[in-house]
Amino acid sequence: MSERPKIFATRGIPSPGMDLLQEECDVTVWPHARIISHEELEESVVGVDGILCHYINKIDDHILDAAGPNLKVVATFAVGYDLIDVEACHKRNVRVGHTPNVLSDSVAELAVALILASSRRLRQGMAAITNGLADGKWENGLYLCGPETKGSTVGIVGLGRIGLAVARRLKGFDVAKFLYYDVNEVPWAAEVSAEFTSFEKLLTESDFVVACCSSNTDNWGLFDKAAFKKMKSSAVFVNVTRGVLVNQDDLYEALTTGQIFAAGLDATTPEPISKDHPLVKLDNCVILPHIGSSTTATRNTMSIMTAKNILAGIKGEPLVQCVKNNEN
Ligand code: 8YV
Repeated sequence: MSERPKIFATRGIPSPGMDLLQEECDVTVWPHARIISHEELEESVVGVDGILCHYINKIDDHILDAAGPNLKVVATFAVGYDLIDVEACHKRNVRVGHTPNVLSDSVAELAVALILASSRRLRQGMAAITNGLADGKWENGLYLCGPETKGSTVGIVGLGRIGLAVARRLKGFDVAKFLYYDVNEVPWAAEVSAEFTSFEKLLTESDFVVACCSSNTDNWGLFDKAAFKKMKSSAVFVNVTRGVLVNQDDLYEALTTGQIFAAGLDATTPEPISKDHPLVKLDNCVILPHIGSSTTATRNTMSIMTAKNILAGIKGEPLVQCVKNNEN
């Protein structure tokens, strides 16, 4: 009997994908709730045919060397592959799969949720209830006002699949104007009448600044002291991509000195962020544990795509979604 391919998964994935994978492969899943360390990952991948990783795992030469010559595919349960050294994989003929498109709508939905939660001050409103407003603590004047999306200018940094999905949704909120900043002008901007602009103009003119771009070393720390200083004092900043885009000390200063009104973050550095982090204590900052793609339907679809990427990779067939090698 020929041996079944061996897969190491840094975390589980929903059963539609996991079941598919287990029909053909022996899958070992990192058994602990905590995130696997780089050293532990090195030890776990020895001799495997495929690695199923998550956006938070770094896949570099050390991991690839540890895995050895059987390794054919690395598939991440994510669209973003910023921690995967794709060149190093390709040098070893290891293909890299990811999950684009299928999560754009759920991430965009969460971006809208963060825009609303931080502008409409849901955190303070909920705290007011749990702190006992109904127990005679109602104060006249507790209106918890904030900026409104209707008639606003929304600046989208990165008008890719997710950025476009955010703009499509916000059109329904009667936003007056969309600005976008990206490496290049994109033709699909016309669908939402978004105007291509400089980063500076986007910052100074937007009521809502939404980071949707993928992360690469060029944009680490893009949102820093200088950027927050350019924003309106009534501006709301939302990040649904990667925490490294933001200098969190500068964001803290911006939020505590009235440089900007509020922030909504689905991505932080590190992840998960400590409950003792200064940003977590601010009531004008809504922080979520990176749940942009966390709808049942999206996660199930991602799991199937990830499993199919692995299965294709170990058979030497084209991946469903392959990173940067012109397969699709
Ligand atoms: C993760 C993400 O996939 O797709 C990405 O790049 O960051 C997320 O959707 C998700 O959190 C599961 O790890």
